[in-house]
Amino acid sequence: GRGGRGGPYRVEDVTDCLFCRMVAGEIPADVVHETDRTLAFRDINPQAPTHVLVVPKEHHPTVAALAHADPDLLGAVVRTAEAVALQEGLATADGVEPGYRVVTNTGPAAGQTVPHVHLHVLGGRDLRWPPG
Ligand code: DGP
Repeated sequence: GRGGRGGPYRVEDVTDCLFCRMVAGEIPADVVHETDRTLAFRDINPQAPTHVLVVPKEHHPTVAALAHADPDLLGAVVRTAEAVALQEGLATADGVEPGYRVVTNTGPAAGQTVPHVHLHVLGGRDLRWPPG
């Protein structure tokens, strides 16, 4: 994993982390955008015409943990989500048409299955509210 020791997470979370392995290039990813600190790749089980996951390269378990540990990195993750939306035609530099959704599931009741924070960027169809 990329997290190293002493971070705001347990080392055992990192060694087995799917998204750390994708960041490390050990598992293939359909990458759509990359920065020095973030990676965006298509979800393996897309729920909309655009369904991209945005992760910090460093391991943090949840969005709240990331906000506490490194607010600048959280900002970088959100800016990468915006870049994906622009790239996918879901928004423009001066507008939010047609629009998109950013979701981050936290914990089992919300359906978080990978304990490495990820923003789902969803769009390309009308999205219902409330979500399931
Ligand atoms: P969540 O359930 O919110 O933790 O989202 C995890 C997402 O990760 C889920 O939408 C499916 C996706 N996913 C799981 N395994 C893989 C994989 O190996 N590759 C890719 N690209 N996505 C994956």
